[in-house]
Amino acid sequence: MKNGAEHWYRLARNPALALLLDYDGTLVPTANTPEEARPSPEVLALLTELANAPGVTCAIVSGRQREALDEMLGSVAGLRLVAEHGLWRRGATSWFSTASVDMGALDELQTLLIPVVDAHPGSRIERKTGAICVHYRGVRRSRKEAFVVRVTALLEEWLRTHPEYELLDVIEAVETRPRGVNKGGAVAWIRERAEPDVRCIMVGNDVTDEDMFAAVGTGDDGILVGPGYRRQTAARWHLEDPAALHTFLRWILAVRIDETVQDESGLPSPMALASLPRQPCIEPAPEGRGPSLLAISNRLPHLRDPSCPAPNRKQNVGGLVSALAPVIAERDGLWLGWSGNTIPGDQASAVSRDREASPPLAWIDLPAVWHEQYYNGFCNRALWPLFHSFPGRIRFSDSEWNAYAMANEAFAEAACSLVRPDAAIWVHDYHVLLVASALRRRGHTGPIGLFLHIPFPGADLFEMIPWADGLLDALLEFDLLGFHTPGYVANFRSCVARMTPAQVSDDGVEHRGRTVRVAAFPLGIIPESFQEPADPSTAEEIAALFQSIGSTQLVLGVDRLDYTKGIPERLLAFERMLQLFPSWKGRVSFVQVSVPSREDVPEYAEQRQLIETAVGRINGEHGEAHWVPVRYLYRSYGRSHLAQLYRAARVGYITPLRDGMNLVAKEFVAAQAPEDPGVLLLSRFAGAAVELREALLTNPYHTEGMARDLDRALRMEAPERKARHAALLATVSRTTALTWAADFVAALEAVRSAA
Ligand code: ADQ
Repeated sequence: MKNGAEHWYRLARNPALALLLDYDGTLVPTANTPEEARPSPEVLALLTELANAPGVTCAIVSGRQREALDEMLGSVAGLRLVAEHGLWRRGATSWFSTASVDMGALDELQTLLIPVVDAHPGSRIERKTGAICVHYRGVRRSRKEAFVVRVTALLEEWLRTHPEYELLDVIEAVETRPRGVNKGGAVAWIRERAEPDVRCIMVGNDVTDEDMFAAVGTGDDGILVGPGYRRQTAARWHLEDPAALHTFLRWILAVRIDETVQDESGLPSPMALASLPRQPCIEPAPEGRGPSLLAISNRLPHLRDPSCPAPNRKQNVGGLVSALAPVIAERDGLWLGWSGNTIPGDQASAVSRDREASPPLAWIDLPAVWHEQYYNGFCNRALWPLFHSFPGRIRFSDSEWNAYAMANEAFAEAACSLVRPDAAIWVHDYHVLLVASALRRRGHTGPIGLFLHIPFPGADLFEMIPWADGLLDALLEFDLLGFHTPGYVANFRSCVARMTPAQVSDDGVEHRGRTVRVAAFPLGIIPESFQEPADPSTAEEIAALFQSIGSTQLVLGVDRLDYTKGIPERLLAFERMLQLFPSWKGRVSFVQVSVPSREDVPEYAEQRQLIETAVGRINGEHGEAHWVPVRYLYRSYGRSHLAQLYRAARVGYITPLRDGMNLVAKEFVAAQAPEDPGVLLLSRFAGAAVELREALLTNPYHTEGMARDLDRALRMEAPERKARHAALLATVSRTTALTWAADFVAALEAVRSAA
């Protein structure tokens, strides 16, 4: 008998046997449309035989809706059906649901998704009773990635206010469904209904089938169908395609009916299966060398990773990622962050890892309750407004601070399992300020640096934090603290001087016998990436926008939608400009592009409302039949799109009330045509204003002043525009994202040498 055959004979002949079969891509081949993926009469006959064979329980466990399963398979007597990944189960006769569903919430989500899907031919929304599945198989390849990023971002924002739902990565689709409802539950259900000592065989092809594979008990087994074996899977066996599965199922029937069947070659046999090497997602702590540089941030620079069921699909391609990725790669490093997934309970998950990603990634899932309290809570309702000088928006809560501390401990715990104690660690941003102290408590001795991407406030503000002393103390456990500007460095030093016994020296802080180096490392962009010729695939969409603004001068704002960006103030100043200088009426168009952000935090939803109301009012009061003064686009654009928009703008209207750096300002400069550049009208409260002195600096708190500055920018003659732009471009080209990353890592490594 060949390898594995004995195992399958034993399993197939077990007195009680349950077969749990996924439908699409497993029992029937995947088709272009769901309607085309139908069972043949032979398959129906096979299922009927299986469902009625003595001792056999046969179930179809699918993501499809009840109606579809009823329609295609309802005629098979005795067949159990599980729809919507386990939300619905059909027993002997009728369907019942396993979770309650908030239809209103799903309606609301559907409304949010419709414009995105409408803008992407080839995508479609499948509304299920308890879930919404967005399919993108038909989206043009060049637009698919951007579509996935956009949809995932929207879904993730929505999930923050709907923690009872979760995201599911399906082949060529993404689904939002009630948390905890998955195909694994169906295994338990079938087991309860089958005879005692039942053995289960789970067969599937999709990531959603992993929940079934993970539910195997002693004596059960899982089979993966199709090319999914290239991903990490808990299944131990493999079948080529649905046809091979049919052969295998016939073999099971034959073996059960006829005890003497022995011919593995002639009969369908388990020898069609190839044993898969196990590739666990979760890896043990490193032995030997391990990565020498670990980056830690809340969000990963995540590229869609179909190879593992766990991580999220958020893609975050920007200067930061482009800068860090080579630095990490050169040092054989790793990037650790939150997966984007939340889990029930009160413990972070074990760390998982993808060595093949570029850069290599590691991640943990966080409990949903921490995510709400740590991320939406302490990070975004306390630290974010406080560090941006919005004291009126701050909200402190003990439980949110505790969740923040626990999340930081979880990142530190994960980090220790990934790198040696002497590895260099580069931590990013305000979500993980306590990580160095948590690492030190675990015995990490290597250099640890922090780069803060947002401003550092003055001592009067910082002192408002109830846990200010502890936070400062934890910051002094880093070896290197990097900020965007010398002003933030000065603020940090003044906090230390006022609130701790540490000694502030020329380039750092002396504390507990150690020196903490504190310095400005202004982050830049990769200028060339905004200077490439327009991608032809993006041209039509932008052309339509340009056509709509006609020959008017373009004033452009581009931001994440955030109250720190000063968008309502910008709108008011634009309107004031039209009142003060009415000759601009009909000759200028303001296009504001806002990427959705943190919509579940009430202030962000309010901000959106405020902006939309202001846009409607301005257009209503000032617009004319042939001229719409303001166009508001609530969406994200790819880099090539953005570059075209920047290049077409006469004024880059970038006026945050406070901003750590503001990379949009630098991107705008990089994208200009040197022979006829636009003018950068920049808030003096953006960190970028420190370097970009030749921009026209403005005060966004002063509506009339900003209106006059906008008029001046629009009137600026070519020689002045060119001179300013040349100086700005020199600055943007000198300090780039790449020099920033290299400088920071060199400084971090210098700490090690000094030690
Ligand atoms: P952000 O607050 O996100 O970053 P910013 O620096 O301007 O602000 O970066 C935004 C990025 O998003 C830019 O690369 C821009 O191209 C992109 N973006 C903005 N609107 C977009 C749109 N509609 N479509 C597509 N892309 C869009 C935080 C801090 C900043 C700091 C950065 C980096 O708040 O102060 O500069 O980190 O440290």
